Amino acid sequence: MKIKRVVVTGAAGQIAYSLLFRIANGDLFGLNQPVALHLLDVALHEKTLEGVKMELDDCAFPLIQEVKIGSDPEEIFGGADTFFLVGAKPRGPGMERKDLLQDNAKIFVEQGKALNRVASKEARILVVGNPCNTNCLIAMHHAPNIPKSHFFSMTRLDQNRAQHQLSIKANVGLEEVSCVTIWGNHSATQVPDFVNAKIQGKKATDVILDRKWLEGDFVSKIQKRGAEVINARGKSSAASAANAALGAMRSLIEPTKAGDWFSMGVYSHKNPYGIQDDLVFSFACVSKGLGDAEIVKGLEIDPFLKAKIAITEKELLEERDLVAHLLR
Ligand code: NAX
Repeated sequence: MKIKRVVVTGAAGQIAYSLLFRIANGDLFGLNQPVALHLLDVALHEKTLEGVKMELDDCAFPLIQEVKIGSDPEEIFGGADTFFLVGAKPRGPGMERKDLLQDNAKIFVEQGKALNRVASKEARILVVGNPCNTNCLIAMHHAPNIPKSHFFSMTRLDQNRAQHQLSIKANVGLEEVSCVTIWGNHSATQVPDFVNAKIQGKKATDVILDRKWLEGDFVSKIQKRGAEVINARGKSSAASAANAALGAMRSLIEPTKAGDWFSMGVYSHKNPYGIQDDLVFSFACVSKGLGDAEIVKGLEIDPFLKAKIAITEKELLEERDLVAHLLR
């Protein structure tokens, strides 16, 4: 069987420390698919990366055929078909969101160009590193050889968080909550959608009658869950982010269950909801399992959702303005 070559950037970081071992264990492509891991981090973290490779070797995972490490994107990206772009700088003390955006934007210019030069047109690229929607927009802009529809930004962790909170509130099993959408940006303006979510196949709003909770605590809990985890753990979400990254990629390579959908940041061109073109915006999507994500049409946008979606769209437009010089 042909080896799948998977790139993980930020491979010396904490999300990768969970993600890599799960990919190696078969959690992405299953237990019969041999995998090669291509790991990228900055030269400064070369030693840590060597340590990660040693541990992967020491697990003696039967599926792993090769572990390549390095700090040159072109060298690491060559020959790969699946990309998890996780690496980005964290926000430092006193750093403004817009400084972070500028710093991380440069990473995605470089990696977009490297993808353009050495990656296959068939590559699928999931951007996790924040601000992931705008980083994804930058990377796709610099990789014109790869269709924009092959680039995705991750809102799966937010979707999973929302699914969990709805299941607790409704006192049902997680598998009974479906059709959970996160609209917009992976940030505090994201819009967790309870209007179109389903519980036991019924409208969530017919099962959870506490509209005040849905509009208030539910939405703000999901929007602020990342900060809540940092407060508790002293570090940002890692294992849950890795789990979400796997779930997101699997949603693209496995057909979506009938009647369900998943959330994904995709290129907004000609979307059915009137969101401005040329953004990476999270929508409800379905896949045929061929690496595709098609936006689900016809969802109800009530006045509450409409107002919230306008806020997250505005934030993404502002982010795009801040990096406009990199998108020319
Ligand atoms: P860490 O700081 O533990 O690791 C990041 C790694 O990226 C570091 O090893 C760093 O050296 C590396 N890196 C920096 N610049 C690089 C470059 N140019 N090329 C390759 N590697 C580079 O962060 P971690 O907790 O792993 O988080 C990684 C990213 O995921 C952050 O941007 C974080 O904000 C983002 N997240 C995104 C989430 C999402 O839902 N989309 C949720 C979790 C997480 O917050």
